[in-house]
Amino acid sequence: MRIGIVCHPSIGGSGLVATQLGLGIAKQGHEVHFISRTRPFKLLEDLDNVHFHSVEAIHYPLFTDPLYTFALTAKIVEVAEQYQLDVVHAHYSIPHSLCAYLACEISQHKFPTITTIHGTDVTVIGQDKPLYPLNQFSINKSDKVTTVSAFQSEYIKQNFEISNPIEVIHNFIDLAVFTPDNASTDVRRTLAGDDEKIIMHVSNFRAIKNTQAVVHAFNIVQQQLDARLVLLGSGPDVDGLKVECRRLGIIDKVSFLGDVTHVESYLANADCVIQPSYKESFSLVVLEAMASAVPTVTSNVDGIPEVMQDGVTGLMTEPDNIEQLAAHTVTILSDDHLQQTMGQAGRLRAAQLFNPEEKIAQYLATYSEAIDEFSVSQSC
Ligand code: GMT
Repeated sequence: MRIGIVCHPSIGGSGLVATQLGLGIAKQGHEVHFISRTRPFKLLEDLDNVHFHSVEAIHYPLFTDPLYTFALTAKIVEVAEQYQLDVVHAHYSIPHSLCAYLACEISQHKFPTITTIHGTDVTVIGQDKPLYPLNQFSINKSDKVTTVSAFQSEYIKQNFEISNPIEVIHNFIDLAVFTPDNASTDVRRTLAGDDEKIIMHVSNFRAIKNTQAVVHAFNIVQQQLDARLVLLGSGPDVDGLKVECRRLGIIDKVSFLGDVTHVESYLANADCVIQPSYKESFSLVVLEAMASAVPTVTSNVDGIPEVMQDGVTGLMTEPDNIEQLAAHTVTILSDDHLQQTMGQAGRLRAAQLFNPEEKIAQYLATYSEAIDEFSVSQSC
């Protein structure tokens, strides 16, 4: 198959899943065309059958913005016609789903479109009043719709009028990349002293990630055991967190590492990962921690219970229950046997339920079905 993949290039779960999927498909011999503003941040391998097409912004004095959706639609048309794409897969519905639909309408070469809904494209910005009808329209125009958790599928059905079936294809993890073998004494020593536990949090530091709870829970934990908090990622809430850490007098125990390309080399050195999000369709970070054999303390919202198993791979509570988030973290960190058992259970669960071969096969089957059905109907 010749497959177009449209995704956001910046650090984040949807672009990461799109990239891992595209590379996995290419390794099976299919031709993959990534279409994005810049090269997706994890598209690090060069394979002969993987192509990247950058969307050039449209600059013209009349326009005050670069007309990204126009530019993207034009690029999908160009790539579809030039490479005779069999299917275009839009990751994150806004604006990709609508651009893929318009491209098919405009292109001389017709193709079916697949939309994968990742989370905030329907739960946050997708709920924005002016965008809502566009989002609903474009999802309905997709030949196939998939999403990353059963929670998310239910959410879409309850909040949008979607006539298509919504297929659940959970995200997946490469256990060779996210492995406890990445643990390194050298890296660990750059993060903490030998007697200190490492608590880690990874996110884009937005309101829904509830990072104030991370810091407040850590404040309680560090009064009971020697620990450091290591924060990976960047976003609008970082500056406020630094202020809060200073106010609490814990700034010297908190490291703000910013964005890192190889999160796997940090995660394996954590003793516990804490993710108390208010919203989370899936939580790739929780899966990455599990694969790295690191126990997680999480909120009990949305798709998270489909990923981690409370009491087995980690411990859960309500996002705003700071005392409980801290108590769970202390429970894990003060019992080496429990920490190890939960870590191993997480890796086993990741291997059993979130296996790349199976999920990639599911996507390929969805593409084949879309192509077959499309060739019968021959309409966008
Ligand atoms: O979490 C974010 O804000 C980023 C967002 C994205 O599009 O990159 O993540 C969403 O997609 C990920 C991959 O499918 C999921 O693991 C995240 O749970 C989901 N985020 C939310 O639903 C908030």
